[in-house]
Amino acid sequence: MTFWNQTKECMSRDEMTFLQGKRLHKLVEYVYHNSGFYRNKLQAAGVLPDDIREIGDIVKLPFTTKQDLRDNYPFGMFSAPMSEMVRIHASSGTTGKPTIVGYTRRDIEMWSEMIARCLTAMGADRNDIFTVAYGYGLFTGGLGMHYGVENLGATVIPMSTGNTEKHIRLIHDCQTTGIACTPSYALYLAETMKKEGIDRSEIHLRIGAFGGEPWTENMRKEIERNLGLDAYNIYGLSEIMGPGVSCECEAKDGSHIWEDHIYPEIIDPETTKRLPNDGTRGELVFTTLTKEGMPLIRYRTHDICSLIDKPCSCGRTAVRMTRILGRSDDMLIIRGINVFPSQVESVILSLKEFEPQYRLVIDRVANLDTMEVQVEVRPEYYSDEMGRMLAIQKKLEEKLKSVISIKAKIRLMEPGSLERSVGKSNRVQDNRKLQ
Ligand code: DLL
Repeated sequence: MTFWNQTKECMSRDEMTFLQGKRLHKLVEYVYHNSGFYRNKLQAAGVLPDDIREIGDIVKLPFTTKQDLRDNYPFGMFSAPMSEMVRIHASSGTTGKPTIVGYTRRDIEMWSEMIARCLTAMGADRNDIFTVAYGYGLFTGGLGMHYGVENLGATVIPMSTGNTEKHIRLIHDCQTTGIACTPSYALYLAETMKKEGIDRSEIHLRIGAFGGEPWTENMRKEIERNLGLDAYNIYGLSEIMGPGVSCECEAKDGSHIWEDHIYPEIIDPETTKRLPNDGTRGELVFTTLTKEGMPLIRYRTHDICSLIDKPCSCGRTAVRMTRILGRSDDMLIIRGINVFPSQVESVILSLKEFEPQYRLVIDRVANLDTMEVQVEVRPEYYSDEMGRMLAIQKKLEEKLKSVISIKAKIRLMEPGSLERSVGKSNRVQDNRKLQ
């Protein structure tokens, strides 16, 4: 078994608990003195840095939510001065405003170390050649994985998204051994390869780091069979860092959370009461113990899973999380991109041609997620004239694309044709089967 840093990855529970307590105290002291947001929050909760002495004291601290990030847009959550920030990433928020995350140089180093730990846990080393097909840009997937692969000492080919044919050519011609992308894209790639007549015996892939969206054991089997590699789960979220918060090891039995840096808790999403790490299902909450740029305390991810604290056969002692079973909010993940129905709604409401009546139908066609927006046209704009309707359709399609970065299929509906809800509105129909 190879480790990136055996001392850190295999420390005893006592050592880990002690380290986490020390780091939590330091973190609370740091944000109390460097973040107006946290000073106010801690004062409102009646907690002072000296009240936090051990990791168990974390329950005294208030939660941080996506709403806090939104309210403090763009830089109000930063704890380090702008002169210390070397990178900014952003992800979609529920409204037009993205969620901004800032990193200091040390944060980036810590992040790429965590990804190097992940890749090593998957069995990768400096002899590997990885194509990274997560989006490069504001999304944390591309650049995050890129720096991690480089830190490992392996070779990175920065593919970004799209360019499937060129990607396949490079996998084939450069004899690449690793790939990092969303699991649905991996399936799409395999299918395209088959269409192009490339047999899996002609390629050298052996490791896949797949994440950014939920996937299943069945998808794992299909990817492994079609691409001839070992498929591993990698999980993360931009607010906390990006990919690499946790990953599977060779045991493929839950994802190790690097809890010397990121402390996990499971809570009941309704009562916010802390739940035990014994497989009880609940909402995942993270505290960044060592981040400088934008540390977060008890950040509610809305991801539903459970934590397993039993020892793993790989020897790593870090707690494991199960696959994400769902979300406690309405966020949808479409081709790895986070979409909130409220974003679509605000686009529809901003255009005079539409009624505020719509439905989103999500599907998976040929292993790629699709989204159809069914929306009612106002009577004064609805007509039999094809040209006029096409123009309206295009207008919505373009505006949506600019807001959610996804090309949705628009289906214009006659006024009054969509079913009205009597109780809780059900505007989303997600036909993707997770099993
Ligand atoms: O998706 C970061 C990432 C990139 C992780 C590449 C792994 C690989 P966000 O765009 O902020 O960040 O989306 C975070 O995506 O809260 C989960 O709901 C979901 N998610 C991410 N990875 C997984 C996974 C990136 N492996 C949100 N399994 C998270 C299930 C995942 N869901």
